[in-house]
Amino acid sequence: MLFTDAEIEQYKEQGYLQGPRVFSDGQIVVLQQHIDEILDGRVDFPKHLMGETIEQSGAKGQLPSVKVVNLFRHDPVFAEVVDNVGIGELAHQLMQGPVRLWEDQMIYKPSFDERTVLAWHQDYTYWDHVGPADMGTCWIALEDATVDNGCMHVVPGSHRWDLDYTREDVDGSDPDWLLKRPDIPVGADLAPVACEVAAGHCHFHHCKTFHGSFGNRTADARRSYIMHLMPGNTRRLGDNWNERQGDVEIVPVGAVLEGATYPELKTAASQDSA
Ligand SMILES: O=C(O)CCC(=O)C(=O)O
Repeated sequence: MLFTDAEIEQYKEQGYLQGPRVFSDGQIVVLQQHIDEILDGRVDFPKHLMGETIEQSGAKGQLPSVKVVNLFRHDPVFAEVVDNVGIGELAHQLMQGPVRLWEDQMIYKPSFDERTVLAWHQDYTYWDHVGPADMGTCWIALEDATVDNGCMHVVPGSHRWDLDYTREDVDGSDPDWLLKRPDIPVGADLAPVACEVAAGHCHFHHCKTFHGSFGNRTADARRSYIMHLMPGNTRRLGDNWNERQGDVEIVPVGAVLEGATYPELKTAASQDSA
């Protein structure tokens, strides 16, 4: 299923867009079980990519929000998702091709844990060593994502605001820090929109769209699988500051990020010509 012209226009104007189903029920079960295996240590996965929250937490089942990054680079089950043509087709409608994978992650919010708030942020704040800032994210629900279990929220149109801060300025102790920026345009509408989606369905957001998520007050875990995507003109602008991300130093400053570390998403046409 593809986006209509009106939907593509909405992405440009509002900086987010609800998408169709991209994972079958069978794929969802495989990924859910595999995430549990990674978190329980039943399959090998580099510990430094699993977030310090795991070490900090005590009993199993009581984990605060857990983020695991770079799954596709280290795990064969997630590496297969890169070849999902449904996601590739949608991404190529929203971004200049060839669209490549910059990073992926899984976020796990355990049941009945209202502390699992993900602060309001703009993804590009943490990606400014690559650019231009036209990157985007495909967010996929691995169970129905609802307001009650901590679905994503976005501030429509915020990707078009010209804010002047760096990641050093962010106050990590205040989840609403971004919403209080003095350089948000006067009179701007900050009302968040909840991105509720059924399991296996996706939504996209631009890398400068304000977004975040609240805690999980339901009896079941909330898992999301997230693909951070780059248009084909994305280049290395500087050095990597975050060792949990892909190795940008494999290309010279100014060069396009491409190659095996940054695989291209497939479309029906690229698959046919392969
Ligand atoms: O899954 C979430 O709750 C938040 C995800 C997020 O911040 C992102 O996709 O950039």
